[in-house]
Amino acid sequence: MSKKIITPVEEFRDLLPDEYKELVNDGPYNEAKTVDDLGSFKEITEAHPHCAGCGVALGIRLGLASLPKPQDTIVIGTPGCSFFALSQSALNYSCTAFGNQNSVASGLKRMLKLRFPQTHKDVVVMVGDGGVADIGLDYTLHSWFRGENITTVMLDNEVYGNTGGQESGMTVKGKVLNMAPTGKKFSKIPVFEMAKTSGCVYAVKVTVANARKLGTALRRAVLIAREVGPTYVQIYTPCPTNLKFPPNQTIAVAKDAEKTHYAYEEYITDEASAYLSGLGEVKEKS
Ligand SMILES: Cc1ncc(C[n+]2csc(CCOP(=O)(O)OP(=O)(O)O)c2C)c(N)n1
Ligand code: SF4
Repeated sequence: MSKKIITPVEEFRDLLPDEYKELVNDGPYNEAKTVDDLGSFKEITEAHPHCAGCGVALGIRLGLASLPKPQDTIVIGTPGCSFFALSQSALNYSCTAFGNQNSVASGLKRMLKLRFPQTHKDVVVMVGDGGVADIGLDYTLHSWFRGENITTVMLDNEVYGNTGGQESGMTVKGKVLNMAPTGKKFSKIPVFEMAKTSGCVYAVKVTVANARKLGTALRRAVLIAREVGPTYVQIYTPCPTNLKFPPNQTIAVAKDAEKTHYAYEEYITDEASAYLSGLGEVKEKS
């Protein structure tokens, strides 16, 4: 967010909720912030409509607080619970038809490179696991094969949260959900592994319980995507409503997942690593 890009129309200024005015006037993005600064600014309005304890909202807050240059970033979304937080941030945001996010992001990035050849304009896809692993999987993979300079973030709550609890390709095998009453019949789709073999030059798997690592991963993914190639961050963002745990247990559930199927993993190519070093970003130990 930057005062330069968010300018409420004068005639409607009085109609804006106070909280939104605060987001615009005193927002976090006029200087570089990290997740260490959380609490000193708002990333999204407090009045966002997510359920209490929503892991997706938390993943988005941490992600938005870690963008290297928010005023020059556009976030691309798609239907799903993530939409509700992203549309209540003060970032440039565009929502696509379900699953089309990486195609729209590819076109926008190419256009922005032509229109602003001297400035990095970061294009970051931020969508749910259904958006990436199911309906948008072909578009996602092809954007990676083509080597598009975009970052893809999967907010993996392991369910279709927004439509009441259908299984997604990322749901764990055997999980019973509102609309998968006999349990899911196959394993999680290995999107992280696919990212590594499909052209991504940097990929991280992380949970919302690990805020610093999440923030570092997102920042690096966006920086690397500028010059080197596609990047991918897969964040475990558990959904208390559909995975049916108490909303005050989100971090505990994410920590537990780190011990089972969501251990931190980082993949980086030599080229991407050299690029980071050139920027003065030292690779962290896992
Ligand atoms: C083409 C199309 N098919 C289906 C839908 C209905 N729909 C909206 S959100 C959604 C599920 C989203 O699940 P996910 O991507 O996992 O995100 P979450 O809501 O869990 O964050 C579906 C099926 C739609 N909007 N468009
Ligand atoms: S249904 Fe789940 S993912 Fe959606 S807002 Fe509620 S807690 Fe978040």
